[in-house]
Order: sequence, then structure tokens, then C-alpha cells
Amino acid sequence: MRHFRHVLRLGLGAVGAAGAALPAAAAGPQYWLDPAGPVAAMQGQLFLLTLYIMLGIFVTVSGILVYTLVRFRERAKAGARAGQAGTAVQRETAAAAEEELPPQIEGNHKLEVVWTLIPFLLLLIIAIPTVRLSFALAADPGEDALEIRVVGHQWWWEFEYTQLGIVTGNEIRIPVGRPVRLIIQTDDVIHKFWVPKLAGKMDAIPGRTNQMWLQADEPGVYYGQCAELCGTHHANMRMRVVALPPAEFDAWAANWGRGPVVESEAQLAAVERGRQVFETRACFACHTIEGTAAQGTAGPNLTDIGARTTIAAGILDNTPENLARWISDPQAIKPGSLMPRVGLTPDELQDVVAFLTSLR
Ligand code: HEC
Ligand SMILES: [Cu+2]
Repeated sequence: MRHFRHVLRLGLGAVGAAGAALPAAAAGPQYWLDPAGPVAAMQGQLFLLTLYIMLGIFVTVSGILVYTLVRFRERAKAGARAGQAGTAVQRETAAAAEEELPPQIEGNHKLEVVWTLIPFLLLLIIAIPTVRLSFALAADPGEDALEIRVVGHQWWWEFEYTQLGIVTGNEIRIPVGRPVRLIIQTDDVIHKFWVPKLAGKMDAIPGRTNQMWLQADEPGVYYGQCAELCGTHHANMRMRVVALPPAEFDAWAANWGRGPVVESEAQLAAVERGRQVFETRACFACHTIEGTAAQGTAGPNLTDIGARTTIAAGILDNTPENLARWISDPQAIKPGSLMPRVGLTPDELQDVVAFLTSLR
């Protein structure tokens, strides 16, 4: 009985811990059971269906187990207790009681059919929606879909809008209510694209192209990250999906690559100097900025860097201070990152930051 209580306490403890952890996870921006689009919603429903069936089985089986343990437990017998100090007759009765066994049952066709049929039916209930959903998710989202090629790099994401000629990094803008076809590839090792509130994970595998689709039903910023261990900065390979009303999306797309936005003559001069720094120092060899001499591809395309909310694959807010920190010493922020430290004078640094922040 002491063991039983111990097990019961452990079990209740585990359920309590899970119950406390769930709402805590729900508060986070990557809680996938709080979907913001049809793909994540369908996946969540299938998960919950399976979970509820399993919970039903768990409760039924454990219930029968606990009932059996309690109901048929060995009880101290009056005779056995008496036996220790009793007469010879009492001792004999006690010994006989010890040997007394419950009826031994072997084979029961009815029961066997029932407990084969029930799992069969339950598996069928899980299998039908699973197969249907698998086909729905593998299907092409159609001609109207926006297509984005996603390329994983150590440790940042490249996004190419194949129909629009736009390339960006670590942050994708998509129009609300329109399906997005994602062509998923990698430039080096295996990565995994994952924006929990919009859709489940998809591998980016060398030499292979995977496809998936997603859609955001409400405007907002959805957090994602690489979900496959891909080296030192796997945990710092984040991304954001910004879902915009269609008109705002179109305006952003039309404006992309239009060059610097400046408010004053003085700012224009700084931006001009910054562009020259970018085009003549090592930056141009690794980064592309539309409309400049910089056409490198080893690092993220920076054409709209001023419009992004974060830099360095989601680990720093995009502010002029953080840009300067990053550019002056990327290795201090992301040690081992594939952007080297480029020696710039303080003036050059200031100008290049002015140039980059104007690209919005
Ligand atoms: C050898 C190639 C290389 C050179 C040279 C280089 N970068 Fe980078 N840069 C990268 C890579 C790779 C990343 C992505 C790093 C990461 O997030 O892990 C990056 C990231 C950045 C980012 C953040 C972009 C984002 O989307 O988060 C900025 C801004 C940037 N570089 C600016 C510069 C500037 C300015 C220079 C010149 C002073 C420069 N880079 C020189 C390779 C390079
Ligand atoms: Cu990765």
C-alpha cells in the first residue's frame, strides 16, 4: 500500500507539472497550438484528436489497472494473524488460506475480439484524417500562391520571391489571406524551416528541394527559427514572418530596391559616403544591395535592411547602435559567424550605418 501511494503521488506530480507547463508555453510567441493560419490549425486539430484518443486509452487502462490493484490486493487474513500465536488447527487453516488461488481463466473469444477491434477502430479514426491532411499539405497551393524560395545558410535565412525578383534575409513579408508556396533548400548543412504559428517544420536538405505551403489569416509578426541542429549558432538562426494587409504588402514589394530614403541634405551626404564605403571595402564581396555595385552572395541581401525589425538572424533589434555594434565586431556578438570583422574607421562606420538605415 505504501508503494501504491508513492506511485500515485508521482503520477499526480507529473500531471500537475504538465498542467503548469502548458499555459506557460501558451504565453510564448512560438506556441503552435495557437495557430494563425489554416495549415497550423489543421495540424493542431489532428494533434489534439490523437492526443484525446490517447488520453482516453490512458485513463481507461490506468483506471482498470488501479481498480484491479486495489480490489484484488492481498489482505492480511484473520487466520494468518492468529496463526503466529494460535493453536495448531488455526495454523493449518491459515496455511490453506495462503494457498487459495483465484479461478484460473484461459482464453475468452469474446474479450479477444473486443480488444482487437477497439484498437483497430481507434487507429482507423486516427489514420483517415492523417492521410487526408498529409495529401492536403502536400498539394500545391495553386496558381495564385505567392512563391518564396527559402535557402538555409549557416546561420541565417535567405528568402527569394521568385515571381517578384525580391531577395531578402531573415524576415519575410507576406500578404494576409493568400497562400504562400515555399521552396525549401540549403546552401550548406541540413536546416529546418519552422514558424510554429503558421505551419509545422520542413527540412532543408543538401541536394534536395522540399516544398510546403502556409498562409497567415491575420496581420502580425510570427516568430520562427531553425529546428535542426546546424552548428554553433543553430539557436541564433531565427526568422520573422511579417503578415501584412495585401495593399501594404504590394506597396512594400513595389518600393523594394528603390534606394535610400533620406530627410535632409546632410543625411544624403552621409548616405552617399556610406554607400562608397560599402562598395569599396569588403562588404560588397559578400552582400548584395540592389542598385549598387555590391552583388555578393555569401551573406544576406541587404537591399531592405533598414526596414527589417532585427539583424544577425533575429538576435539584435535593428537600431543604428546595434548595426554599428554588429558591423564593428560581428565575432563578439556571434562568435564563429561567417561575417568577419572588417576594420573601419569610426567615420566610415557611422556613414555605413547611415547608409544601411536609409534602405527602407
Ligand atoms: C566574408 C563575407 C562578409 C563580409 C566581408 C561582410 N559580411 Fe556582413 N554578413 C555576412 C554573413 C555571412 C552574415 C550573416 C551572419 C549571421 O547572421 O550569422 C552577415 C550579416 C550582416 C548583417 C546583418 C544582416 C541580417 O539580415 O541580419 C549586416 C547589417 C552586415 N552583414 C553588414 C556588413 C557590412 C556593413 C560589411 C562591410 C563592413 C559586411 N557586412 C561585410 C558576410 C559578410
Ligand atoms: Cu540551421
